[in-house]
Amino acid sequence: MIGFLGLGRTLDRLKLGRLKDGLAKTRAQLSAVFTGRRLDDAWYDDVETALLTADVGSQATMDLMQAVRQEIKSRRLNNDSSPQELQQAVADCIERALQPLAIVSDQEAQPFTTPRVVMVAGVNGAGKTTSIGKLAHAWKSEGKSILLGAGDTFRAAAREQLIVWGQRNGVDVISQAQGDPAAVAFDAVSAGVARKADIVLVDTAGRLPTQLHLMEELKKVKRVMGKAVADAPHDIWLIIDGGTGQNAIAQVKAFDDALSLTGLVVTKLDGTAKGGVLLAIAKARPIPVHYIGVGEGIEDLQPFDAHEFAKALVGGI
Ligand SMILES: Nc1nc2c(ncn2[C@@H]2O[C@H](COP(=O)(O)OP(=O)(O)O)[C@@H](O)[C@H]2O)c(=O)[nH]1
Ligand SMILES: [Mg+2]
Repeated sequence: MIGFLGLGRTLDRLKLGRLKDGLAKTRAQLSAVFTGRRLDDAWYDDVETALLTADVGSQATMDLMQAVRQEIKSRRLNNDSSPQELQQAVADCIERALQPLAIVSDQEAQPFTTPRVVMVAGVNGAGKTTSIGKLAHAWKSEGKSILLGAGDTFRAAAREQLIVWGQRNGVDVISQAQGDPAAVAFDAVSAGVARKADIVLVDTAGRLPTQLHLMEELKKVKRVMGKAVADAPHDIWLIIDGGTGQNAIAQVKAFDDALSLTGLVVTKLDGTAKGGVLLAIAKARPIPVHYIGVGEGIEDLQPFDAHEFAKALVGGI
């Protein structure tokens, strides 16, 4: 019994700057809507357009617009209201809509028996291996012993990349030159037991989710881990590239249907991502976002915070 996975969830104000920078374009578009405007239909249309352009998606935008209308009414805002008051009303609606992603599940909040096995899935290039490197760093800094499993056996480069992250963190990586993914995963979890690791992070392959083949493979990987440790994997996290746009929804649904996800990590929010896709996910399949990626470096990982995220998207306080 050694504490819970959420321990690394302290907000780093410096790194929040990277999120703010990353979402600056979206924020500029949204906040432009608030200055010197009358609260008429054209104003609501512009808010709606700004949300749609920010990747929020039509369903979530419809819900949000309804919430914004209600909020404006209940705050009795009118043509004399300041741009800041309007901006704050919209920011609060967005924060509320993001809340389902900020929920920490009971399972995650409980002290856990070791080894805790975290399976990491996602399409190629989403940021799985990089996120594993960052997570290993965060958890190791808290004094946990970590073991990594190189389950992306389809590409030699993927294995090598994980080994490099292992060296960077001073943690061992279980890999096989020609192993099948399930065999590597089984080995990694078994090694976790033998070495008394606190957390085993298992990387997986990520070809497109539309290929049934990949999902069947991942299901097998999941099943086999349970043979090494009962209940493993305890966590199944999907890594999503925040710049993917609406396709992220299809990814979340496909992986969740196949694996029953327990959490998400949304990466690359420091770059060209518009950020609104989190609202679309909150509407379509509200799976908790445990962390966000804000860069390629080892410390560029932040816990998800609905308030800070809404602020980065819209501005306001
Ligand atoms: N800017 C930025 N780049 C990232 C982030 N996370 C991952 N990357 C980059 O995205 C690329 C793909 O990442 P990788 O971990 O190899 O993806 P994988 O195929 O899912 O394992 C690499 O070049 C990473 O450095 C992030 O949060 N921000
Ligand atoms: Mg990889």
